[in-house]
Amino acid sequence: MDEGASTADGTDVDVVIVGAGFAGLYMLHQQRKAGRSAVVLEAASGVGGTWYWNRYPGARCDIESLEYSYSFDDDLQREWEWSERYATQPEILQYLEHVTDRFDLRRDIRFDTRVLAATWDDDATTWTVRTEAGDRISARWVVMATGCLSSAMVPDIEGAATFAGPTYHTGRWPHDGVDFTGLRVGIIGTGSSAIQSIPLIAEQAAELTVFQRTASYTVPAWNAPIDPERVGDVKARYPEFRAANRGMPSAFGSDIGPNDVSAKEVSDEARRAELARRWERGGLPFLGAFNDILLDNRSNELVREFVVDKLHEIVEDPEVAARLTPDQIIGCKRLCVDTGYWQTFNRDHVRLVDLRETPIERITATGIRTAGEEHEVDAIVFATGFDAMTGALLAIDIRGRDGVALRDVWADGPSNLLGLMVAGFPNLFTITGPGSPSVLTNMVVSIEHHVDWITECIGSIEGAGHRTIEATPEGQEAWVGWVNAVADLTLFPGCSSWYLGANVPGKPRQFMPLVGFPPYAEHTAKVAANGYPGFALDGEPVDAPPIDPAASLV
Ligand code: NA7
Repeated sequence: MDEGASTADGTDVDVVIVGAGFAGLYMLHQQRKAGRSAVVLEAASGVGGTWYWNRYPGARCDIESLEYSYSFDDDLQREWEWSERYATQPEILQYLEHVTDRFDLRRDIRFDTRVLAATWDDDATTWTVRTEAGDRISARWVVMATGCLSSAMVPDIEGAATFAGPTYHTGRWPHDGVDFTGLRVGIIGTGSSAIQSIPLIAEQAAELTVFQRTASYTVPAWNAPIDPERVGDVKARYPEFRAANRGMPSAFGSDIGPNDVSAKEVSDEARRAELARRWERGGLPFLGAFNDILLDNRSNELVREFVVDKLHEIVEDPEVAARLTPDQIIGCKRLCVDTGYWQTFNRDHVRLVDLRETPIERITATGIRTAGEEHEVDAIVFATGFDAMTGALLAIDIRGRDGVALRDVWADGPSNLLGLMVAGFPNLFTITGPGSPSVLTNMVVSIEHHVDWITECIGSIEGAGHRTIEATPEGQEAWVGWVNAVADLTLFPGCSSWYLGANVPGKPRQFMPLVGFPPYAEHTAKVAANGYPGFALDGEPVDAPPIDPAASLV
């Protein structure tokens, strides 16, 4: 950094944090509280991370706003007022800006600063982080708060560069918005981003053509202005409410709760009643209706039937309804939460093209050509998702001991210990990395958990006079085996989801997140309490018996 070395170590700062979303902001706050100097490097011109970039029409969180918010400061959670049950992107961004100012974080964030590389120096036991502008910042610790859905993926479709009109990606939306009034719009993709934006784009566009490769399951959000009674109720018991959510498998939805019974063990009537109750309540807790929806094929099928019946009630044209009917396991790809998605296909100017019947051949100057047909459009929206979980990490040239590149180490898929540290990369942490519950949970809960764990870890390593901590290869191997073993107990590996990396051509297929937040939180706490077995301190493996993660399941 320009100002010169400023720590006792001779480094510029104690901690470099990459990314100023929910994770980076809280990490900075916690480092300051722990008395460490830290700087956040952020490629964007403002805070927010995913909520800075995803400004497409209808962008909002699929977790309720009273839950999708920080819990670390009681005054903050009591004082902030959400206006809707599910917060919009602008409101979440406003919230994060408020947090930034309230905790005076801005002075330690460098915006418009893209990190290109991070290199470990084993002699000096420090990292040097290099930015696009050529700056180098040294630190003892590096924390990657780069987000799981931040590396936007635009498919390589022949002829895309020849298209004469504008193209947009939902995850890189123009800040001034886009006016589609009177235009013929084509949208490629039918995941969450598409399902949120399609009803709103259809309001403006003269014609909307939806190019669908895989039909998605969706449940209604029933979004509305937030109910003041519910706000009063939650705020009166916020700490207990947060604790109850941390005890849920996905760290949210405690007020409706999981239903600890198999979908196969109840009568048809009871099953439909429970599913109807959750459908009427709306949102992702729908999948908590039974305890084996993602464990047992028959149970999954029974739930699928209920949703498909709903789809056929909503969509008037039976042929369109048939094409919109998903055929994969429900919940295997992330369930979508919508406001009027299927209803939009009842509108005369909205058309569905099934790419499985008629694949895209190429993009032309005037539109999108599928097998045998030219669909003329004035603008194209790519709602084609992200290189999830590893994309943003591997976009940076991270080099650990002996100059080894993370890109090479992860060439066959990510491997690490606890989803937090990679063998051969001392003092480098990944927040909500692969191998942790991350994207299967309320991200804010997982982020707070990781930030607190990392902060305590750094404190205890430094407090004991050590300079480095890293995963041992053995500890890492055991952890990866555990993450895969848990995934194999579920139906998650059974579809081509972004959890598996299947949406990115050439990406190794490996189920990346760990299923189940509460046992993970318990296990990581035990690892810390037992002096970090599975890790090495100053290069020496910790001499303590390994802790079996299965012990935290019961
Ligand atoms: P998703 O959920 O990854 O959805 C991307 C969509 O784009 C999905 O329907 C894909 O079909 C489709 N897609 C991707 N590449 C292509 C190509 N080449 N041709 C046609 N269609 C394609 O991303 P979102 O942004 O909607 O949501 C990401 C997460 O954000 C979401 O899960 C929530 O957690 C919030 P596919 O299914 O791969 O056949």
